Amino acid sequence: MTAPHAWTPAEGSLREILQKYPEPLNALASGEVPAIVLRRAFNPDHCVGLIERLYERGLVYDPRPTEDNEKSNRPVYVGPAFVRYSADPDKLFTYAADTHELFKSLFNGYDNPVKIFYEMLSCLAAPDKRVMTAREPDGRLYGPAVFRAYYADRGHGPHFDSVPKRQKLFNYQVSRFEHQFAGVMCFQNSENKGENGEPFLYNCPWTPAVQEYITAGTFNQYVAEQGIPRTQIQLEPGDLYFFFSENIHEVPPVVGEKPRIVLAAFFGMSPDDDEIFVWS
Ligand SMILES: O=C(O)CCC(=O)C(=O)O
Ligand SMILES: [Fe+2]
Repeated sequence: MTAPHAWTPAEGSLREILQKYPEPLNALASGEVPAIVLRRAFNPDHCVGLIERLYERGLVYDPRPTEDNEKSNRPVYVGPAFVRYSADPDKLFTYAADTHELFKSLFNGYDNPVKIFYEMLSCLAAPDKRVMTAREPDGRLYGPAVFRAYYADRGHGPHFDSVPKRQKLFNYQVSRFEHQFAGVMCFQNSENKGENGEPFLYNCPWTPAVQEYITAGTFNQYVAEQGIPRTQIQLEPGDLYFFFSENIHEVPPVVGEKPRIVLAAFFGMSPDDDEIFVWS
């Protein structure tokens, strides 16, 4: 067993981060750095106001009383989750169009967190690349980003996200990228932080061999035995982090009454592609 070496997220101003990692997305993809954390990228007071609005409009709610949700540990979503709708492109792109419409006015009176997400990503991307919502050649747009509310017991076990490597959906444009990443902006933390409700990132890209441990439920043992470095990303409302979603990561289930609420999106990048596609 080898002792894990430090694997520490990059934090600081954009300028400091770019000084240390001139190509931040490549540094994420290579495992050089686990995450880029931008503190207070969004105004925390606006997080509070927007969460109130999400509840007032019934977009976010406590899902626990309904039977259907009891069986799942999924968060409540505002916006499409590609993997949930990918079997039904009409549904996916209709929901995406509705979400674009919703987001046109949802943030009125506040800063637009989706716009800030894209702007921050543009600052981290190579100057010759354009960051945009993913689209099909016929113009259909994917979801721009998604709110996720994690009530008690909701989280994500160890997994990775890659449309080409996991879903293998090559009929979708978002499968064309060499590397897939995710960005998450914290809007609200659950009350019992620590091991719960905050993401762990592992310096461990997905492979079929790693999948065997995940499937067997022995991934954590494997990590300990191999001395694989991991890091937990602790966020406050308004903080935004980006990571390589092809590394195994997890969000231990939330404990307590207060849900964790985030705004998230995936994005794809290839060295030889001048577009970076963002989708939810
Ligand atoms: O909520 C998070 O911090 C990470 C969730 C996740 O698994 C993802 O966005 O890919
Ligand atoms: Fe994920």
